[in-house]
Amino acid sequence: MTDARTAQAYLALGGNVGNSRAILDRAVSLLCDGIDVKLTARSAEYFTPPWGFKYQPPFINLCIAVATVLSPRELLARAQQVELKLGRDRAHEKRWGPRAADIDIIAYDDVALDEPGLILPHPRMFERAFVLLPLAEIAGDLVISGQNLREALAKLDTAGIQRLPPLR
Ligand code: A4P
Ligand code: MG
Repeated sequence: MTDARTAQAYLALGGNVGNSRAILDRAVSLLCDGIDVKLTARSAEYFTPPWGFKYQPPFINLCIAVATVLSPRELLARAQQVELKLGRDRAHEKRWGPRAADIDIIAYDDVALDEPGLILPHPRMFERAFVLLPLAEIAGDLVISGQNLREALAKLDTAGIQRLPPLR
């Protein structure tokens, strides 16, 4: 049961440096403390070919749904703290290049924002099968920016993406 102050948010996680499945599992635990941020759904993990900058190792990606009392800014700050804790080094990485843990807020209720450092819904989500495939698994009927996720996914190339069985 959610109260009036609780928002529903969707986050996409990815990584391709180190033991990505273990790192992303840790990221979910650190993000979702069960108090300010409660995990309500978690997709499987997906093995995905690199998007954007192609000359890098494949990624592991997943999406989660959370119920949160944090504001969008507070949720972003928490996500960035978790990225840092898990070894992300923004000073030495290139755009769309390799990283241990990348956490994007895909949507936060119906909030539409375009501010320095925070754009909601995430501006590139509809170009990315590595986001829409796991997201559709947990929220296929969701409509974001007027687009149904399943329909948006049907327009994307999902070649090379593999859904992974659970580790345990
Ligand atoms: N920012 C603005 N809006 C948001 C939001 N909704 N959620 C700002 C999170 N951050 C948001 O982020 C740059 C800035 O975006 C942050 O400082 C934050 O304030 P970044 O994580 O450094 O990302 P980036 O590389 O500049 O760009 P972008 O488009 O966010 O890319 P990604 O997703 O971070 O790119 N291929 C596969 N298969 N799987 C992947 O996960 N990831 C990337 C990394 C490239 N290729 C990939 C994958
Ligand atoms: Mg990011």
